[in-house]
Amino acid sequence: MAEPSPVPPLEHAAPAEHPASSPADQTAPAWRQFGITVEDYLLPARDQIRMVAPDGTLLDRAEQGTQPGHEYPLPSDEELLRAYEALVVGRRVNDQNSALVRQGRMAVYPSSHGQEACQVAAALCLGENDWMFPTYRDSVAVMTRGVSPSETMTLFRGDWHGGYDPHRHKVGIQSTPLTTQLLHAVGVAHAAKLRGETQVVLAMCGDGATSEGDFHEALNFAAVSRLPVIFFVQNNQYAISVPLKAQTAAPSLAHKAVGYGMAGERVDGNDLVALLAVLRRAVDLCRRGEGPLLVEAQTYRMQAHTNADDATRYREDAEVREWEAKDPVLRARAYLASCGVLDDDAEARIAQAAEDTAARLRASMNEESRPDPSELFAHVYSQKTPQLEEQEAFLAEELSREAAHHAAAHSTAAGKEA
Ligand SMILES: Cc1ncc(C[n+]2csc(CCOP(=O)(O)OP(=O)(O)O)c2C)c(N)n1
Ligand SMILES: [Mg+2]
Repeated sequence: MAEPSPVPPLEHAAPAEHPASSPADQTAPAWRQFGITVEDYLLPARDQIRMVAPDGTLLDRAEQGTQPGHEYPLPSDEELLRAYEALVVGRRVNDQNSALVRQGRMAVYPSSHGQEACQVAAALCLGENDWMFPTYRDSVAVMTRGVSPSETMTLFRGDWHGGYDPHRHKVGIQSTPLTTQLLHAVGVAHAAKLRGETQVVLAMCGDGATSEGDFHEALNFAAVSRLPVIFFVQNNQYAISVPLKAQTAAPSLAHKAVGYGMAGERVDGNDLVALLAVLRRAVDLCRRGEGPLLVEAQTYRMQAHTNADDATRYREDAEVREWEAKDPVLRARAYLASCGVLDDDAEARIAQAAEDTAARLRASMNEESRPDPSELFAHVYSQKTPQLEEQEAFLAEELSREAAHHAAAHSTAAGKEA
């Protein structure tokens, strides 16, 4: 029998537009700035980055999880106070919406109760011309970016449109099909780069979404094309009833970045201070052309997936209680009060702002909306298909028959009264 021929060595041709060095050489500056050593080969720092402990005390630099020399600067007092206000308003809106759903004024609401620090930091790290691509759970981030609460909630009320103009606010429509928004984000970043613009794009997704094919395609394309995208993964430990351990065998979601040749970092997703610091640095690096990057925020979905879910069927109460002790709002409040940034007056003003926002939201959700049924057909295709035309005519006929029936009933009743 003939000897098997030796397997020829694989030949890797360098992509035409890149120098023939290894990907490691090309991205090394990003690792150094992002707290990742070359020795670790793009791996995230060994621990999650945390700057404030759950009880509100500021950690020593050596305890913050960074490699020596890669520490994150503390955000300014003004920035922290602004973020804290958005955090308190975000918590109030989350809880208001859950009540509105129970009252039948909203159809569905995926609450980010417990994840508000991630929401606020995602919006506040971006510049005016940057773009954000949120998921269905990121309403508080959308609001913090400047979309009015009632416009943000239009989608969840059950309207056919998203409620706000994505171009005006530079916020994509909140995406329900998992992970499709990452591809849109990468497309926008690609276009910006081709035009020579310096926009940064924040692409948001959950832990479950990292198992989708679109996640791979978005990260790979962004890394190969060196696009200014931050993939911001909120790991809230669950994808509906699927816990993280059944979702991935990776050591962390930030480790997924390595395979694409990009740097990743893990951050305590209930620590507002650390989130602002890490995301700000990520935005700066991307702006300087050292993206893409991945940031995994480790947090917890405190409530059910949506009002249609019963979380007690798949997780223990003790686990929820454990995370309650790490609450992002209480932690930020304790820290800011201890360092004198937040006093009683500021606290009272912020509590009032949150109540006012909730009251405006209640008022707008309690208004009866009267959508025109024919709008259902208006924006599906630029040219309607014959089937759509047929359905539209069918509905129009049905509605006019109904209107005639009501008018007749009304005039009979009026005749009897007279
Ligand atoms: C393409 C696609 N597949 C499945 C679903 C159904 N689905 C809705 S939410 C969800 C879980 C997502 O979990 P995760 O990404 O962790 O986000 P979270 O809800 O925890 O914020 C699934 C599977 C969907 N919306 N889209
Ligand atoms: Mg999740």
